Amino acid sequence: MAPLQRHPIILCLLAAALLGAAPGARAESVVRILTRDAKAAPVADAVAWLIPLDPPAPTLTPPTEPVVVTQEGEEFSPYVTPVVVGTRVVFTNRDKIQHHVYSLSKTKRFDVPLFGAEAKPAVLFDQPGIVALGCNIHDWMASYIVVVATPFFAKTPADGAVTITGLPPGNYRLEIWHPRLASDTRRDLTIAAGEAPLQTISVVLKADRRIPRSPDAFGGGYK
Ligand SMILES: [Cu+2]
Repeated sequence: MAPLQRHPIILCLLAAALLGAAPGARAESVVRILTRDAKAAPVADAVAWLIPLDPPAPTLTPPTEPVVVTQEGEEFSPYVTPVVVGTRVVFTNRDKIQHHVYSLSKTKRFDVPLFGAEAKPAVLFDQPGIVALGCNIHDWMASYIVVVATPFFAKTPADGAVTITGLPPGNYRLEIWHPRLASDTRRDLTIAAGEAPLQTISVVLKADRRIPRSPDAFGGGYK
């Protein structure tokens, strides 16, 4: 076999691949998104996603292992879970009492009857949309699976800010969802290579009408 050094073109390609700059690779963009409510306070637990508007449609790669939503302290955790279409979610009960999980949503209607510590089969989320979850034993338990048909999504932490990376430059629709959202937050963006201008999204939120958590969850109960 001929030594590599006799083939400068092969060496050049190898070097480019090692540097992550293969010939023909498209530059990628970064978008930072900041969510603010009507009082300019950061909005946590909002999901932001970018749908590419130009062909080709992005490849969706659900995780090979199921995403875990736990039931602990008589609450679901996380409260909001964004996933890509095709993701399986497994519900894990860490309490000493039994829980149930159900959804009546159009996106995914399902029911996991009462269960304890035993493992239950994962639930497949195979179409985009919002899936509200509940437990029919504990009315205050609420959680949401946000199923998106794009690899470009993130959930806001307490500071309301997320960064979405790896975007091919092009045209996108930015959407934001929150359990209490009362405003249309969709906007179209054209994103160039590199870091796009900060997208500040003002959202109108309905009042938080969640039923107070279980007395046990506060560590002692009502007196
Ligand atoms: Cu429960």
